[in-house]
Amino acid sequence: MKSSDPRAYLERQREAIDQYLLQLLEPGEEPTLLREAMRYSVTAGGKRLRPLLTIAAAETFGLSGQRVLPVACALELIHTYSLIHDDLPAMDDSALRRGRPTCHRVYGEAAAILAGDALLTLAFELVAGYGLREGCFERALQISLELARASGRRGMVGGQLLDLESEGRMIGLSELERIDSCKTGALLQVAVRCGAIAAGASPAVLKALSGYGSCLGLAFQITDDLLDLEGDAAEMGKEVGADRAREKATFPALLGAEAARKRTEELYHQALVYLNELERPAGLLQELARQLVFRNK
Ligand code: GRG
Repeated sequence: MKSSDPRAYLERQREAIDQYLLQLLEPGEEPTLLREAMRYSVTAGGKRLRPLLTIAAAETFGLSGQRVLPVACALELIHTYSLIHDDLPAMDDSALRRGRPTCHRVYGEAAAILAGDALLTLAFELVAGYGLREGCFERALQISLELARASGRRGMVGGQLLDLESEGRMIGLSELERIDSCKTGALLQVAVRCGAIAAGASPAVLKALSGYGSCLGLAFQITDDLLDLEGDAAEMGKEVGADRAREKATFPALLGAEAARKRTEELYHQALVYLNELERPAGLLQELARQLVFRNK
């Protein structure tokens, strides 16, 4: 049941997400190495921001967090796959993620690639299973469509390629915003939309939530850039300073750290303005906006 304390409620939902994911990755007929590589990354201590956004949006429109868990966890699986692939030698070549060796450093490159692939397909299996079980075929189809679009060629995957191509090249603010809105913004935005779609929200609500999600996506990325510049490696559990080393255009690099920080605050407030359009209590989405933007890891 939803409590009047959004933080406590979100904490309980975080535990429910962890539980659901653990059960999902219990031993079955898949190869052991594959399961272990998937489980290693899924249970590595992520903040679960995307599934929480799905749950918060669903709850705001009357659908319980418990019911929407499979859809919420699909978001986390896609996110985890993207991190595993992002860490590979052909991409960021990272040794550490969330304070632990990256998936390919532990299980080898081939198993890490395949674990990412299997997480991506499992996400769509979850959404289809949800639609069949709940008898909400149209909503589940809409969720699949939006998830595929946000994570695919014109969303996260496309954004990742643009990001790789931009390394060592001077790009302007508008190009940087475009890359980041695809690479990280699209999945955050669709996480919110999926929860609202599952709850049967109207097109006007989805439009307002898209505005909220897009502000959060950009603010999240700027915060990520600031953390890479000024954050504490121990707290974040990964190397910092990677952007500068790779000569990547980032918001602090283009605007200066102070102006970048100010921009995150403006985006946070703009996200809250979008929530006012919902004309209903949105404490969970407000709290998540705060957690996403003002985080230290
Ligand atoms: C490889 C297909 C493919 C896509 C990669 C998401 C992404 C695209 C790359 C990740 C690189 C990166 C560090 C981007 C910055 C934003 C981001 C996604 C940070 C990690 O998200 P958090 O903070 O992670 O939600 P946790 O660990 O809490 O789950």
